[in-house]
Amino acid sequence: MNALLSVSDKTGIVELARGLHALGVRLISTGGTAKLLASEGLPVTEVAEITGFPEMLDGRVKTLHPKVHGGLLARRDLPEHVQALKTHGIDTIDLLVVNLYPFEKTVATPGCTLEDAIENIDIGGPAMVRSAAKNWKDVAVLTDAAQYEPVLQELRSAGKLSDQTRFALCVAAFNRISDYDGAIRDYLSSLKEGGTRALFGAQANGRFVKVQDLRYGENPHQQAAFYRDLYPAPGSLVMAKQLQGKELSYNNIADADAAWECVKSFDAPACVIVKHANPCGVALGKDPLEAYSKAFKTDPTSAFGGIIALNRPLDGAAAQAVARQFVEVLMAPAFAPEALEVFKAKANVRLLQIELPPGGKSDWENGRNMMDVKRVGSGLLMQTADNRELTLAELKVVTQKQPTPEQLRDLLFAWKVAKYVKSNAIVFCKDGMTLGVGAGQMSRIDSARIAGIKAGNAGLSLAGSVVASDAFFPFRDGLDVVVDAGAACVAQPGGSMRDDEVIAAANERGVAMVFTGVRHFRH
Ligand code: 93A
Repeated sequence: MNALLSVSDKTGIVELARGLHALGVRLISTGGTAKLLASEGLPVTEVAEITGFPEMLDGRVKTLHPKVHGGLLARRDLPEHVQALKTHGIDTIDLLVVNLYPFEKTVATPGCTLEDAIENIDIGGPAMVRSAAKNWKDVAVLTDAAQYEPVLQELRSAGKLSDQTRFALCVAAFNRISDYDGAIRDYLSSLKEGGTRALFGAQANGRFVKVQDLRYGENPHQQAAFYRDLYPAPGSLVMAKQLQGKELSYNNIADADAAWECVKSFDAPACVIVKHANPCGVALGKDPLEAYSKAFKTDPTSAFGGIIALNRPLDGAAAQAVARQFVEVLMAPAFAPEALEVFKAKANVRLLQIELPPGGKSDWENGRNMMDVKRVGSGLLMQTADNRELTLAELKVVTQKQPTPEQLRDLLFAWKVAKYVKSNAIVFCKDGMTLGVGAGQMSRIDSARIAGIKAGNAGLSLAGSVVASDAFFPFRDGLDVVVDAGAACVAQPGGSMRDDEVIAAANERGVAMVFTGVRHFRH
């Protein structure tokens, strides 16, 4: 058996070569790889020796030769193919190990020039991978160091690789080539298009990698899978590590994303509980326990079976409190040993550990994968993510009554939460805690009413609360509903034809109102 090894990333290659050599496999290799193997005392034949050509043009032509591709592509079951090899003095190559010039890494390096990028476009490697993968029935192709050990083990135990293994390797190989070409296309397209269009261009052509198949989709009769961006943004959901619990479902993942995006937008210790894609309780606290306890109080009924996210490591005290409720998914940047101990007894609870973005918020707000995509008909709607943060200075008081400093603080909190609530969103808050959340209604006034009803159901008083509305009040009736419910201070974008009517109503009712100038529809 002949193996050709040609790798840029040499991780694990010596161990693999040693294993193959021990099995009696003949090793053939390109310049750098051959040098390394020889320096480790392994017998290796240089490709140049086989092709009768030296590596040329600064290595641009190393393996592009019939002696290589004939050995990879010849069908062993066709006598004419076997005869052709014989006529031309070509040996079969039965195992190919390639990883490509590091194009992706090169273009991700700051200051990379077009010339650097071009030099890192591998030609010979992908050509060999394609040849080997096409001929998967006779040739095994390894394109990832993670495949080395299992392949060696199978060779050791069975003496050869099964059809199933070779086919799986073939599929992985074409995936790799496709990702590689996609990265080249994305990079070159971005240079051609320039500016923001490049952002859309790169993402529209976006490369996705399957993370896992899911048992089913939003409903049991739908099939589903979970994919991640080829280059995920730091601190995003796909970076989560599941520490325990049942397999994540489609709805778990969707809700976990909403919870995580919301909780990581806060600097102070925060807890977000999500049900059906909407936060049903959000709170800040001095520690995870307090944040969770306050968030839970907003709507204990809806919190049942919820997705809970914290932006601080979960300690034992908070874990004990959370464990008292039925929770589907619990997410935090870290779990203290005492917290893990608490959930040992609840093996079904899915614990997800996700690190916060290392560079803080700016890291993810400007993250290159912060694109929203929505499928419509046979098309896609694309937009940059809604990562607009509001500062205190942007709030414009439009009423005679001025908000107090505490109210302003709560308004900013309510406003942040409203951004993550499906429209029409109405969010009542006080003391860094949601008191009533009205979500997903077709009329704003109904969302306002529902938020009030929910607060009442939870036994919470809205007297003296602040309220945020994700879009403007088109008429004064919505404002009247929130003031009737107890709101003393209102935040809304403004911009309605009837702003004057609504401002007059706020003055008449003696409440303070601020315009944010920003809208947060979320559908
Ligand atoms: O420059 S290439 O596109 N031309 C080739 O003929 C060729 N053959 C293998 N790049 C080529 N390779 C690549 O060289 C492999 O894909 C691998 O990444 C790298 C290994 O080179 P070395 O063994 O010299 O380190």
